[in-house]
Amino acid sequence: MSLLKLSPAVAEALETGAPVVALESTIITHGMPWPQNLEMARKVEDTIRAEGAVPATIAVIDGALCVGLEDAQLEALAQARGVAKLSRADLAVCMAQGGTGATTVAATMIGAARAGIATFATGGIGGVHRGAESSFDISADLQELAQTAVTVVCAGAKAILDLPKTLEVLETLGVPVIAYGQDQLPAFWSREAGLRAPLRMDTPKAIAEAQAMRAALDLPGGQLVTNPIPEEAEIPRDELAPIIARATKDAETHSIHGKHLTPYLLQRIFELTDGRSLESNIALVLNNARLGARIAKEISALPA
Ligand code: PSU
Ligand code: MN
Repeated sequence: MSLLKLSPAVAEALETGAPVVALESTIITHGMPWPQNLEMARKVEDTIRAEGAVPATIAVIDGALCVGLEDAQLEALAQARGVAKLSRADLAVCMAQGGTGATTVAATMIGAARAGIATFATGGIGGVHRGAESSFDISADLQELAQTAVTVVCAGAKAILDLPKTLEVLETLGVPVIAYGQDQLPAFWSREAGLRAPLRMDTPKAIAEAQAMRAALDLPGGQLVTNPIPEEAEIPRDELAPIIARATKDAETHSIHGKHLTPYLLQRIFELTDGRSLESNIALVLNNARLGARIAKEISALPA
């Protein structure tokens, strides 16, 4: 039984050693509203192609772990309602039952690694939620970074999380957290989190070489590259802080927990910013797609 269903474009790229960038699908189904989600998904793919790499959006469709979606599949996912959100824990169950679902960062990393794709671009990863000391809500994305050898490009952990705790957990798990082109850790909608990043790198080549060195050392796990949102699209931290506080309080009031929490907070912040958070989100994802493509090109140019 073949577990993976590669699109023709992705299959060809992998055969010839051309650069490929994996993309997640939860950001489409749970992270953004229709129809901006579809526009974003298409633009991200186009951005990667324009850089000379091949996009591979990953999702489970009718039980198959699809790596690379056709436009009609992207559109169907973007429009569908009530799609399952699949993380490491859900992936095999959904596939065994012939189901359909969108992959989170964790599940997308699994699909990418199985297909032989070393680079993955997204918006923000999951992390340690505020109040995790009592809720224990820590995203499976962090564990996945510790065990699956994929370089994930994001714009920082989402500012809805507890960023200092997220950094601590990543350090414990041995995940390199790299800020791209600055010393400060970026915080998704804002360029700075008010925290110094553990590592800094200034070129896609340095990031590719570090990933190759991990592999040479037989160290499991990937790297987290945090790429600051373009200046013109950022929402300053001070402006966002009260909005995040309000959204977090609303989630408590409505007893939103578990995998519903991240989508709820993103939607609430979208409402409270009159859509501005979504514009920023799209801008940062495109920016990450560009960097992801450049890293993928450097990885494919490394001596075998
Ligand atoms: N980045 C975004 N929007 C999102 C997500 C990331 O800009 O919706 C998704 C990713 O799929 C990530 C997930 O893996 O949120 C984290 O969910 P949780 O906190 O439940 O692990
Ligand atoms: Mn969670």
